[in-house]
Amino acid sequence: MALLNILHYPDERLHIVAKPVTEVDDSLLTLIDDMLETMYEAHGIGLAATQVNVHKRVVVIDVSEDKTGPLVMINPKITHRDGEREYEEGCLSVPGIYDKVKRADRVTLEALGRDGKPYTLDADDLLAICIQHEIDHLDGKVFVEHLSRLKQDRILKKLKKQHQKNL
Ligand code: GNR
Ligand code: NI
Repeated sequence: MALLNILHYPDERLHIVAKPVTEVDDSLLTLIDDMLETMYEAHGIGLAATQVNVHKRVVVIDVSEDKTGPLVMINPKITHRDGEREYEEGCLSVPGIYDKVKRADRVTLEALGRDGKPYTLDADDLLAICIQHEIDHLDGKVFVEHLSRLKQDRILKKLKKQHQKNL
């Protein structure tokens, strides 16, 4: 097991569109396990491969209270969306920034599990939000890009200032 480095917005590699997985082999299983370890260590509820600079369609999620419910989604696809809601989102790739994003309230997902077998999942609440947030990452989109231009400019300024301080 190994911790992976998480890319930080506005790193342009967060905009690369991830490619479908064609084979669930040992190297992919290692990636999945390393992503889970990295997500738990960073206290995130989800992590997309894009965020660790691997441009394959792989997502891990755990929205459980006690962190004992890891979900693995290979080639995830939303086949149905219902309703609309706003939720205050954050992102491990945009530390310290939180804002409301409007998304579907419920989604149906099709994906392959860690065993390479297809499954379907009906999700609501935080899980539905997180699934949409993670699939956005695979499509090269960061949650702040759902916000107004004005808010994005403010966020970029804040991150630059923060970056300067850390030098
Ligand atoms: O840890 C995370 N929390 C979170 C909160 C609200 C909406 C989405 C998320 S996902 C985020 C982890 C992350 O950045 N995944 O890409
Ligand atoms: Ni994120």
